[in-house]
Amino acid sequence: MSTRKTELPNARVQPRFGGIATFGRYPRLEDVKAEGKDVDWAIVGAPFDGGVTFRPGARFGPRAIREQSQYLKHYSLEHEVDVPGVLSLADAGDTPVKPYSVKETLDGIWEHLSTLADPTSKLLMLGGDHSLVYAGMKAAWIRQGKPAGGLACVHFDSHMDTLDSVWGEKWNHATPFRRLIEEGILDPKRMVSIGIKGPLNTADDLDYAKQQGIELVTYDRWKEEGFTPIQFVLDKIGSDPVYLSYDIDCVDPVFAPGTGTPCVGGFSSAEALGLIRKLKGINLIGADVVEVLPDRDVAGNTALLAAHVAFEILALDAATR
Ligand SMILES: [Mn+2]
Repeated sequence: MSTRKTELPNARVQPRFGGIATFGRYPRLEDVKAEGKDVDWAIVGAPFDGGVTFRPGARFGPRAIREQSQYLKHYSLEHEVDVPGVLSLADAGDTPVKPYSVKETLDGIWEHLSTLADPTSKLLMLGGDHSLVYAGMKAAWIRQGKPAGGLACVHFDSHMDTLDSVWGEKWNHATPFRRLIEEGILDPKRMVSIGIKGPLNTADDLDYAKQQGIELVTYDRWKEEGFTPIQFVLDKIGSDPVYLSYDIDCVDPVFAPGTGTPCVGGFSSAEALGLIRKLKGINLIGADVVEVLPDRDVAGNTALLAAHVAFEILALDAATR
């Protein structure tokens, strides 16, 4: 009898290029629950891109990430942990969406996610565009018992996503963190935004984030100061619950071209993965990986990177067990 938390198909029996393409070849949530097992993390797709300000197509992100995740191995060399060996992982399929309505989609998703899997399960959402973080973080906050003061957040992105509205619309991928702050779900004083870079539409874009106390670690600041300003926020957070939101456009489009609002300059793939690994020790309670746009993804490399980002996020939890 195996003591592994997640049973994976033997790649020498069922090759990685065959079978149903669940994330990481992890079992389906229905099958795990049918066996009466608990789930530590459910991976769930959110195929929605109705909130984009530029190029659409991220609705196909979850499928592309699942496809590229077939080649994910399971032992983390850096953390020295077999991730699906110590975590019970399951693919929970996709959320419901209402493709013509951003707000109805987001409300449907947070309701769906707030009761998905076991009450103690944590959720990793694959987007879709970044408007989805509103639903993902709201569901995580509800699942945590709506902690007063809101959740702490580690945010990787080229953009701050704290505008008030775009074209008169409050619900889109440039505004989600503002909505979360307004609803008391996100505590901006325990939020760090990593990888921000210009050019911006106006200098005003910075004002709200700065006024709210979000720590902005631009790409250039990270180059100069390294992990120190990030650690400053992690020290403030301590052992409080943290939500991690990962917009793949923080990575240089040389490495991650398949995204809807590409921003030149930024992290290499290796820098991006290394930064996530340095977060080991945070009390991670939910996460998302968003903005993969397969139709602009030259060789599937953006989706492949997103699959590895997701794995490194899971590894953070595995490494602390
Ligand atoms: Mn974003």
